[in-house]
Amino acid sequence: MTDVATWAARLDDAATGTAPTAPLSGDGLTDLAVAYEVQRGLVGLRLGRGERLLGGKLGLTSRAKQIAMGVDRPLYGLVTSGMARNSGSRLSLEELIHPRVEPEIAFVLGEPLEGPGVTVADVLAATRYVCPALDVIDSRYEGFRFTHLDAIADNASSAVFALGDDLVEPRGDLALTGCVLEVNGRVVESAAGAAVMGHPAAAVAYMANQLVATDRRLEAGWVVLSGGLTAPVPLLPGSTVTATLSGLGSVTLGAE
Ligand code: OOG
Ligand code: MG
Repeated sequence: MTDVATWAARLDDAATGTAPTAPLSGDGLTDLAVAYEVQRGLVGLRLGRGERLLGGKLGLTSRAKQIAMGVDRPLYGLVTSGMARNSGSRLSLEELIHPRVEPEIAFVLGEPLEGPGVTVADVLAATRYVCPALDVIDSRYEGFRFTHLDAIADNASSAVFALGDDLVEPRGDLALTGCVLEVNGRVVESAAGAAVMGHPAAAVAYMANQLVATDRRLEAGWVVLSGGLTAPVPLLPGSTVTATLSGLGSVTLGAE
């Protein structure tokens, strides 16, 4: 087995066995392209178990996230059908290692986006709907500690996500969209859309442009999560988490 396949299997085992592993950077992961190959291998294992590719996600696109994780560069990952939950679902924390949750703005594309040179205006023109999202991240690394390359290999810590029930055509300025995150009815974090790269569509453009390196594009029908607007909060048993975005509605997840 090559390192890529071995590393992908190691991260997959950590996820399915809910037992964290040591960062791959400590075992020789030093190359960006290899990190994304491990990510593709990891997602490939899910697709091999019958999951479908639903779209993409951005990570570390806001200063709040970068500061929280100690990594100052964005990255992207892929989301699959096994990660999707309906708003209002309750998650069993036994299936996760040390989950955290963060509020995001999700884009549902009506047309493909192929880089290079994709702009915010291109993203908005290709977007059919935007909606609030909750992204539950669950790093497969011990202590939720990793380098940029480790987090890429681990598919941007993807675990579970939920979209709000209202799908809204993009209008108004998403940079000014207000976001409030509540846990058990108490406000714990807040932000505006501009927290993500000045405009959340800039994150989607970033992913479209990055995919050129591996001859890929964002596909019509895909959902793309634009990245945590605030620092993530631990998802604890018995809690109910709600993200509300002005003009877009809200999304809720519970945890047992
Ligand atoms: C990696 C990035 C995850 C985001 O929105 O920043 C992410 C991490 O923080 O574990 O989904
Ligand atoms: Mg996220």
